[in-house]
Amino acid sequence: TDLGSLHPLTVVLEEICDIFYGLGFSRDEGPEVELDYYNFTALNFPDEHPARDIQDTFYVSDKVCLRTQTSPVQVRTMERVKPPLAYVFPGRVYRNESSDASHSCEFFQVEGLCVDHDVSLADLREIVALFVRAFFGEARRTRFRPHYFPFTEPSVEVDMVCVKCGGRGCGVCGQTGWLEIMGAGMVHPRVFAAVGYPPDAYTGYAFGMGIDRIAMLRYEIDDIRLLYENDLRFLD
Ligand code: 2NL
Repeated sequence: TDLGSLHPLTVVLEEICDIFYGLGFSRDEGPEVELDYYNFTALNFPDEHPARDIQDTFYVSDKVCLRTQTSPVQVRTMERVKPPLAYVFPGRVYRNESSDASHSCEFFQVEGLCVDHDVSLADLREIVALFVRAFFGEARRTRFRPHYFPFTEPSVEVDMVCVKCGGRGCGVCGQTGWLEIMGAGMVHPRVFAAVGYPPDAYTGYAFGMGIDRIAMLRYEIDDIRLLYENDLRFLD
């Protein structure tokens, strides 16, 4: 028949959000055209950070850009809502880069945020492990590697055991046995300061994942551009 259905990215995005609703998270969304204050400054990016360059970010004007991550929505939510809070933030983001099989100038993210008194890295570890087991299967193990983001300290990247080879090493995981699936960390105190939370009162964790690569793993798609070209043979 010619009946329509949900796009693979929509299916994956809603499934991820559903898992977090089950863990007590709410959902919030915000503008795709964003002030550079919310996209960079409030997130502790220094003025001269390379991500702010027009090489990397689409600018609409001096102070307005297409958001490069959904984190600016989290800043807006924190300006409005006092802790305790737990939210997921799904949406489309933009980066000024040339596209190939694994890069697109538009893609989708789901970010998450939990803030309260005494939220810890152990809480982040548990929520990440729960999410990955719920989405990819109960046996799916995860690990944290140290990393750097301006908006979290400490920061980590999260790997899970390769869905293709189970850790033995294959073409999908570049022979490492691991697939990187998200970035995360403890919210930097400067981000709390930017949204007006009292210093030292709260801690929180945040995480962000790209939905496209997860959808590509799930549906065995080898070229990200297929998700955006809307070729009816693919959509079918
Ligand atoms: C990645 C990494 C991440 C966040 C996003 C966040 C937001 C606020 C404060 C602190 Cl308002 N952090 N978001 C934190 C760590 C990682 O995304 O690789 N995403 C695809």
